[in-house]
Amino acid sequence: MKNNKISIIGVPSDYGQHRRGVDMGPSAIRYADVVERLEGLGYEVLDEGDILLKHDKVKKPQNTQLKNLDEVIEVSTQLSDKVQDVMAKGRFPLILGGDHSIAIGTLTGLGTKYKNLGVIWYDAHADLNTPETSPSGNIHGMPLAISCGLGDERLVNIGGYGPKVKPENIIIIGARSVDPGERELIKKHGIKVYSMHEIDRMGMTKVIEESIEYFKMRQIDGVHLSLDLDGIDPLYTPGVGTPVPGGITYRESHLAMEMLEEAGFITSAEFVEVNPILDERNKTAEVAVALMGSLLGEKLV
Ligand code: 6HN
Ligand code: MN
Ligand code: MN
Ligand code: MN
Repeated sequence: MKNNKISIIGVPSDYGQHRRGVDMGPSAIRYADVVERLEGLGYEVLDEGDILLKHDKVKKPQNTQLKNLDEVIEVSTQLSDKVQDVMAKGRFPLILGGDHSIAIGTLTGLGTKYKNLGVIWYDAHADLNTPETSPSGNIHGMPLAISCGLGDERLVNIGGYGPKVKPENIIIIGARSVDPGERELIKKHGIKVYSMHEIDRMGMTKVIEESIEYFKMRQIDGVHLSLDLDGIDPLYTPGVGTPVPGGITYRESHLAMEMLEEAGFITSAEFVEVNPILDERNKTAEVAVALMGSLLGEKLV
């Protein structure tokens, strides 16, 4: 990576889903020595601390198709501002989740700078639900749709503009649990997906080579990696709220990160859905930090 200054932004939000504990993700990742790991690679690392969430978890009437809507809007707005601050300082934003709804805020911030942003969505899920198609009403299943301008307009227009990304600039890697409505959106909007089927058949090497070529062809001006730890097989990352068996292996994931690093075009990254309460001895946070190492240039020898 060309930028040698990294800013870490913690987003202790669990509002996008119903399991408690994912709000402790940023702490678990810090406990797994993220700062030390990246400093060891020669980066100047600034831990910007956590986004402060003002809302208490008070029980109030819920919009069942958009759970915790107000809270998600507040977190997203704050995170977008923070991402913009970090970019204005010329630093690489590294965001620690929190559930995947935080990507709404990340992409809102990034979209103010990058007008043709490429997005790699490393995930067991497509996160392309709308309130109408969502089986759960959990907003962490919607951030990619929202960022493409699809869904509730209060979310679509966060930051005063939308859409934030073009559907044809998105590559989903690792999908194996896709809802019927999401499948339709993938077809309708030409979103590129390397599901587990393609990863099995082609191998991760070819998947990433093609992805790099695709982004070059699309003349993207930045690439954001949004890595949901449930993209990886739960054997390696058990500490996630919505595990799906049959996922990407530990080594395939490192290979993917190493190849993205070699391509030299990643301009921001987020690691989400680490839930230490569901984890085994902080294994999932440790995998997250190890993958950050590979993404940012760590070599085995
Ligand atoms: N995630 N597709 C399911 C839903 O409720 O919309 C699961 C979403 C999981 C989202 O892991 O970020
Ligand atoms: Mn909480
Ligand atoms: Mn996700
Ligand atoms: Mn997921």
